[in-house]
Amino acid sequence: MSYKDLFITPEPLITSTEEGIETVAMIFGVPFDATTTFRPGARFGPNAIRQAYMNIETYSPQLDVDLDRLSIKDLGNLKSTSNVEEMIYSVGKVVDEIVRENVTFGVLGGEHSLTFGSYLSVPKDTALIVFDAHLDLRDEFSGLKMSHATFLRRLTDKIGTNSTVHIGSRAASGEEWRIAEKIGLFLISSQIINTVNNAEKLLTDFLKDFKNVYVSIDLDVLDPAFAPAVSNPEPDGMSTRKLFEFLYSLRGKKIVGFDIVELTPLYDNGTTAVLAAKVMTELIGLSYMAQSDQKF
Ligand SMILES: [Mn+2]
Repeated sequence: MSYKDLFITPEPLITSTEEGIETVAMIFGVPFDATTTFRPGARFGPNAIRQAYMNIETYSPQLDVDLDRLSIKDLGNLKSTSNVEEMIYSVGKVVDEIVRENVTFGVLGGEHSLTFGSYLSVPKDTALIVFDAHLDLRDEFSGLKMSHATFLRRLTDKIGTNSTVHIGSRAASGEEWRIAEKIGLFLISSQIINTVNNAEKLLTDFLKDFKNVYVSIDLDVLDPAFAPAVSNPEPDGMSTRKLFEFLYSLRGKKIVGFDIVELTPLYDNGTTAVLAAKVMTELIGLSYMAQSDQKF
């Protein structure tokens, strides 16, 4: 190792100190927010999450996994474009390549529309778990058929609803709620979470026939008190603790991939980025645990 490698960090990439061990996850950023409808800046999300990640503990006491001892490969950021179709196409191609290598991928957003590209590139038997305050089921928004407010409508148009569960829903138009019911989208809404004792059980029940999962986390699923720096903040959301309880309930599932979207660092005092980084840490930890279970 040279002093260049030793003393210089190629920021903003996440660096992995362990060499010669199997890669547990590949990460890439999507600095894209061209269809944003309210507060811009999600394009700055990926590097903010990386910077936060470099400054939090890598050991998870809940999972007893230390990411510092694993190899995470950060591929960098997707090349800049303001064309949503082009972004989705590129995300899909990159995810497809990583999936072929049988490595877990993590996409750092960027806005939620990227999930359309990434989810369509995972194996067909993979459940989609969407954490989001919004249903994103509009047919169009501000003249766009494909945007961060319509992506789930486009996705369910294409693949139906059998594999999808939506968690934390609390903000949508009357029409979107009706569409959700009509197409049979399984919702663990904010209202349900607030009234049942153990909403995680609803998730594990839904997932009982799925071995593979894809986790999409729109940070606005959290109450703005916990995650203020998002594009469309929505009051009365879940606590950080609740989100982690949902995530820990995925123990044993193969996490094919995940995304963390809608962070707008311009509105952050740093805490939302740290939360996003912690979510990434735990998802990679869970993914590693499922991978090592398979080997031994
Ligand atoms: Mn949202």
